[in-house]
Amino acid sequence: MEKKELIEEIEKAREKDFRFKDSHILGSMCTSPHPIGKKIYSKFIETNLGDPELFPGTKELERKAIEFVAKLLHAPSGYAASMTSGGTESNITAMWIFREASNKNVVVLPKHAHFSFEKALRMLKMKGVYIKGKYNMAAKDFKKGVSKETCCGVAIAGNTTYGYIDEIEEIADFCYDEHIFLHVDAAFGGFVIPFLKNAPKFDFSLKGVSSISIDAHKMGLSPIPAGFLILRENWLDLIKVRSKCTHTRWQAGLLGTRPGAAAAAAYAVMHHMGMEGYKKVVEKCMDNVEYLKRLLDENGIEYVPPRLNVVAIKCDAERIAMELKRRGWMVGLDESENVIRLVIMPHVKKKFIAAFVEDLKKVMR
Ligand code: 0PR
Repeated sequence: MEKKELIEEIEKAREKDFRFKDSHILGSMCTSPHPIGKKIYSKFIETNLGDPELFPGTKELERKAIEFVAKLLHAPSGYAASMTSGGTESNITAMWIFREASNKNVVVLPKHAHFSFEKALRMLKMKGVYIKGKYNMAAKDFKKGVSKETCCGVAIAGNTTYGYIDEIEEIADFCYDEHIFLHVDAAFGGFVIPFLKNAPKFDFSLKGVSSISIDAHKMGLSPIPAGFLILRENWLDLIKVRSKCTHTRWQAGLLGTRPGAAAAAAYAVMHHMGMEGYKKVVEKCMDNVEYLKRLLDENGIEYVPPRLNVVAIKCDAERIAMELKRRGWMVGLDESENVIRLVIMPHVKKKFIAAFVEDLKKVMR
């Protein structure tokens, strides 16, 4: 195919996509990456962290990106970490590590846990004890789920449907006393909670927290795929394999070839933003959440009081989501909870929130 024709075809396909910048994407946990991330990504397109000895410079940037995240989460000095493709890979890897470490196969987790845990349990042939809870998991319910068979607990810092945080402080104390691993899924909340006023504790400052998933490609504003799994100790050795024909000889993680571009770009975005930059972004998003709440209140539309920049609206969810889609709005849908979910990401501006609520009123009538 001629190059010109090919590019035309590709551009036409791209035109079919929704764009973050026009704010019609209201249910995604991703957003348009920071411009510095886009720029750096393209410069590192050929780098492969599956064979880091070929790309020592890129590896160094990955290490620095990890250091930023470790600092954000108050990781202790002996921590180990791996950059991943996102929350799914981080969660699966954590379950794999703790199964190896404990020789047990039962995971105690909230019913609101992300579906990546279902993937982990199925592929690792582990069993889940799902703990009920209205919007999050209470410590007392978690404790009841633990037994001699428990390999690890899972708590969520910003769950997928409601953005709620489990009672992690008390759960972590319990896990510490009982010598149970505790994995915290902060894939979404990791770049939000530390920047809130009166933020609850969820990270390594709690001695019972063993590992944390956190994604820079969500509220960290980095290009996809940029996830991190941070471990309190060097448990990566438990899953390492000999990697023949790579110069490094060892790999500990699910992927082989993996994008150095994502690491370099995440490093650039995080160090350009800094903690202060992220704080401002979170403040702006939370201000927009307040604006949305006000409009919903004025119109008598029922929602779950948000903790983070995630707002779940109680309604005939499947029908409403479909009718909103017809009007060009893409929201998240959780049929089992009968809610539509809005994620007030940095691209979601006030004027779009106002236009959305006008349409929501119409379809909810
Ligand atoms: N943990 C939590 C708490 C999550 O919310 C998610 C994703 C994951 C883990 C998995 O992360 P990865 O998808 O990066 O592996 N939550 C979003 C969701 O399911 C993912 C998403 C993102 C969905 C963008 C839609 C979308 O447009 O809602």
